[in-house]
Order: sequence, then structure tokens, then C-alpha cells
Amino acid sequence: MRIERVRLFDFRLPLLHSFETSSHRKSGIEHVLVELTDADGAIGWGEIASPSDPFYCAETTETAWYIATRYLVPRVLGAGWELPETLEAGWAKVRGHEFAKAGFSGAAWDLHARRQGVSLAAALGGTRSDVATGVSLGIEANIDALLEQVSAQLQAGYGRVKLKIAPGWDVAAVAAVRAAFPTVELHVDANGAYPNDTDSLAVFRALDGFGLTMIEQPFEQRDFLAHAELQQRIETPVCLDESIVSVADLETMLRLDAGRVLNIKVSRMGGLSQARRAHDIAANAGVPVWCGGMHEFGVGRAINLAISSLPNFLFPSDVSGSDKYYEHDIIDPPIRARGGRVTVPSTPGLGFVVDTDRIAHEAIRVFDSAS
Ligand code: OSB
Ligand code: MG
Repeated sequence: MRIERVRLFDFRLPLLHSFETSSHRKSGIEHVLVELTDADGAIGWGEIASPSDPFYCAETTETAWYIATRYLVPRVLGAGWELPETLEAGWAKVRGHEFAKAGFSGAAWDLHARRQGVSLAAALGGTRSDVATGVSLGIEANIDALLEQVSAQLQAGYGRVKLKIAPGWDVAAVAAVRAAFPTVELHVDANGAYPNDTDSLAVFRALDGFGLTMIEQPFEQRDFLAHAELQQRIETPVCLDESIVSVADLETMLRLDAGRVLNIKVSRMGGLSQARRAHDIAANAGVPVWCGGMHEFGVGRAINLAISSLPNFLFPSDVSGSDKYYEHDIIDPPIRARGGRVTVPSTPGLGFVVDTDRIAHEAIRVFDSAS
């Protein structure tokens, strides 16, 4: 197989409900869609789900655009490959920029699966026909507003709720949600906002009493030791997100017992092949995983759905229905959850029709290797 054409579309959608984490608030999402076309005219789609600003990770939309056009497109165009791993090896010398690489990896995997006539989930080794999903709720203006959000999501059929926390928005918020909804599957995500000190330890000891499924990324990305020490002191499993950008990071986590659950984000791991390797290594180590989200549009969401069908995805994934985020998504039909579950398509590739005309019309910037 040979890639003959690459198109990139910088695309924006407003969020139906703005989202605040420990670092900042956002009311819209800007991602870059990747379209690869091979010599026979077969097409694969991927999504660079980098945040616009460097607050979750170092990448931004601008850095992803730069790395994609300057370093990834030239390594992909004209390259001969049969397996996505071969194409990915072509950019192995480019350090970091996992989100940019993941957009191309997704498109390569979609193209590969379509050419094989199998679903992306099947190409990856998925074993489930539907996956459990949950919702991630941001920091709200006050606790009443948070309770309203939780209530609305439970009514929509979701059974797992993840709450963003930050110093000053933690124990009281969790206590209120737990009191109002005693049986909901609850977990918290700090996005690395806590300093590794005794005040933070007191917060996590208090949170340890609420039957949380996990406490996600309490400390900064590089601080494996802080996470390992915390895991020794509390019963609730620590889950790592930002810390794990490679398989080597996962080996460090396992060796240090710095976390007992892994959030696999396809983007953060640099693409589907690395995400699948991380899944396999975690499975062998007896560590359950789940799939985290980055407010993906339909393309990235379909990719997350496919990987979530692998057997060691044992907690609900952040692959909520598109109607939690967007009025009109870019795939048809849009992804929907029923009773908190989403069906994995069995048709070739992503299993959804991508609205290319709309993407091409509404993109705020387009790169086309053919022009
Ligand atoms: O840490 O999981 C995170 C969104 C932006 C940046 C980081 C995170 C998130 C989410 C969104 O939690 C999850 C979703 O896509 O619904
Ligand atoms: Mg997270």
C-alpha cells in the first residue's frame, strides 16, 4: 500500500456545555482531522485531538499542525507499507508529539482495516460488541450545579461519573455527590493539580473514604515516586493518565506500583499500535485499563470505541455519546449511548460515514499534499 495524498483539516466545534478542569475552562474544541488516500483511492481517517493550549500536555493545535505538515506528511507520502506499524516506524525518529502522530496512526489503521474488509475493532483484536461508557464532568460554579449535572447524566443512562477535582474543589464536592447518589460508580481526576505535601495527603485520605473506583493523576506528570508513595497510603487505586506517554512509562508505573489502573488515551500514547501494546502489557500484569477521552469529534470517538472493545478494558471508557458534547458531529450516524453502553460497529474501518464535504467547507485551515 502507498499513500498518495494527505489532507489535514483544522476544524472547530462549540461545546454544548463548557468544561473546566484544574487548569482551565473551554467552550469549544479545535482538532485536526487527517485524511490519508492510497494509490487505489481507499481512504482512512484519523483525528489529532490535541488541546488548543499547552495545559494538559505540551502539545497544542499549532505544534501539531507544524509537526504534521513539516515532519509527518513527508514520512507518510509515498511510503510503502502493509501494516500500520510499518508506517508508524517511519516517524519513530520524531520525538514526542504523540497527539500529532496518533492522528496519522488512526488514519493508517482505518485504511488498513477497510482494505482488509474488517472493522477497526476486529483489526485491533477487539472482543466485545458493545462497551461500557461513563461521563467526565468538569468543575462547576457551585455544588448545586454539579449535582444537577450528575443527575442529568444518570437520567441519560450513564452509571459511571468521573469528577474533575482541584485544590478547593474536592472533598466537599465528592461528599455532596456521594450523599445524593450513594450507588453511582464514582471516580475523580485531578489532572496533576496537587503538590506532593501533607495537605494533599489529607485530601486523598479523606477521599479514600468515599468508595471511589480510582483517583486519577493527583500529582504532576513526571512524579512517579509521589504516586507510588500515595498508593502505599490509601486503599483507592491510583490511576495514571498524563504520566504515561510511552510503554516505558507504563513499565515504570508497574515496577514502582505507582498506579493500579491505567487510563489509555490513544492520543497520549502516540497512536493505536502503542495503545494496544500498553493494553497487552497491562493485561499481563493484571492491571485493568479504560479509555480516556479528549472531547473527540466522531472520528476520534470511533477510534476510542474500537480500542475499548479489547478484553482488558475493564472500567467504563470516556466514550460518551456525542450528544454530551456537540449539536452536530462530523460522522453519520453520531455515536450514541443507551443505558451507558455504546455499540461497536462491525462494518469495515471506523464503521461510520465521515462528512467530508462539511469538514472541507467549514475547516478553518486545510493542508492538501495534492495542491
Ligand atoms: O484528563 O481525561 C482528562 C479533557 C481534556 C483534558 C483532559 C481530560 C479530559 C477529559 C474529557 O476528562 C473526557 C471526555 O472526552 O469526555
Ligand atoms: Mg485524566
